[in-house]
Amino acid sequence: MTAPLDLLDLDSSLSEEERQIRDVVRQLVDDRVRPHVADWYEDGRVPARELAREFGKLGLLGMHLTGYGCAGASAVAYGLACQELEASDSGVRSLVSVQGSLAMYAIWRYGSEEQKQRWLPSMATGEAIGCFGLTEPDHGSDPASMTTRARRDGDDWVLTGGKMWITNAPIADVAVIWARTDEGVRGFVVPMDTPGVTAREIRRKMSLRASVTGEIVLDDVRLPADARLPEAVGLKAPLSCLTEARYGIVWGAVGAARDCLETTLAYATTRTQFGRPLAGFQLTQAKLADMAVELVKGQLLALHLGRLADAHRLRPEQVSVGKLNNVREALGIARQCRTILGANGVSGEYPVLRHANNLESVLTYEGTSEIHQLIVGQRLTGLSAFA
Ligand code: TGC
Ligand code: FAD
Repeated sequence: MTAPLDLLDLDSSLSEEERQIRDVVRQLVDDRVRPHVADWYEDGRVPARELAREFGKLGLLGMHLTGYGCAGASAVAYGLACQELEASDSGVRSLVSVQGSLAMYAIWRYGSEEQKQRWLPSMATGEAIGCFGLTEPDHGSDPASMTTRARRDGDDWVLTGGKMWITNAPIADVAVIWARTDEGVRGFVVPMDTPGVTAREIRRKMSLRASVTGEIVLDDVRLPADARLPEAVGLKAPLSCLTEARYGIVWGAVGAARDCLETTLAYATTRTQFGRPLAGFQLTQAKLADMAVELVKGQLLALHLGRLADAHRLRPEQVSVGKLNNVREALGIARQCRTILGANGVSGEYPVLRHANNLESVLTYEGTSEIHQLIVGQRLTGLSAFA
């Protein structure tokens, strides 16, 4: 943390090891991502495979999981890594979240020993890329209504349906696909080269352009009996994976906000109007102060949730508190920073509007802010207001 923004000296709440992990990730991001990310974003192309291998070398993929080549790091260390990754770009953090917290976690938590041995080591190194197919064209916030079906045919399973807005789908080697069976929702490990599987890239995104997003079509995809995740029973299995990924977003969002604020502080102290730096105007300082307070509150919240996770006491609705607050506030910070940069605020030469545009996706995926309000509301009132 650069000194001026660490108003509460949160750095001192981190262990030496946590600070080291954070610094190593920050260095990697500075060397390998920051010099290129504005171009990736503008071009709508990202060298995701190359990045995955670099992240894999550093142990960032599935870093909070144990065994099978995973680093077994603490939840706080994983969160700090997410913060650094998203300080470069939300799409870069997404690559790591989807790989580690969604695809790998699903296999690690619910897979057979054979599935774990087959996929986790190569996913941890970034040699194999995974994706996680829950959302469908007609079922986003309400995955319980999914229509993708898996039916038995002898010993085999046959999958039919489609998944939409799936991060990494067009480049993935393997997908974790959630489908309805006669017994309820179940998960399947689907190699992307299985006959009947096609993935199409979704183009013209105005957000998360440094991330690959796609649609998956499943046309009578025949899978052997052992393709099913044996321990995944019901919707709570995919929802538990979401809790993992949402936790990473709680930290990631403050990384994006921090980058906006660091950029803006530097800009406001050097840009002069009316004969003085922008930072010298009271109205600018009020904006900077309010944003810095929200940033440090978001970091405190992330750290608190991380400590709860490391004590195995983190509950899903607590993650919703963090996702709701930190993404909403990060988006507010990004938009406010943009105003201080004036016309330069809309330029890709600065990261601020890129972060703001990315955060629009982050606000929507992994449960929209409305869904997280309803999760918190249900906890408060005991009443479900989803339907
Ligand atoms: P509901 O009846 O509430 O729950 C069904 C069962 O699941 C349990 N449960 C959870 N378990 C673990 N973690 C959670 N977060 C859980 N939420 C619920 C629940 O206790 C129950 O268990 P049991 O034993 O009683 O069966 O289910 P519902 O159908 O009413 O849905 C509730 C709702 C709306 C909160 C849920 O559907 C939801 O979260 N919707 C949002 C969907 C979503 O977030 N999709 C994300 C797709 S992945 C993605 O966006 C990746 S983005 C890329 C990136 O991360 O970078
Ligand atoms: P809808 O569910 O149609 O919601 C539209 C609006 O209605 C929202 O404002 C929502 O909050 C509101 N709404 C819905 N229900 C209610 C309610 N009960 N009460 C009040 N308001 C409500 N999904 C995956 O499975 N895997 C991925 O890897 C993945 N990656 C993604 C990457 C990107 C870039 C994006 C943008 C999305 C990705 N998603 C992924 C999909 C994402 O999870 C969904 O977009 C999200 O869950 C919302 O679903 P929806 O877009 O269908 O919106």
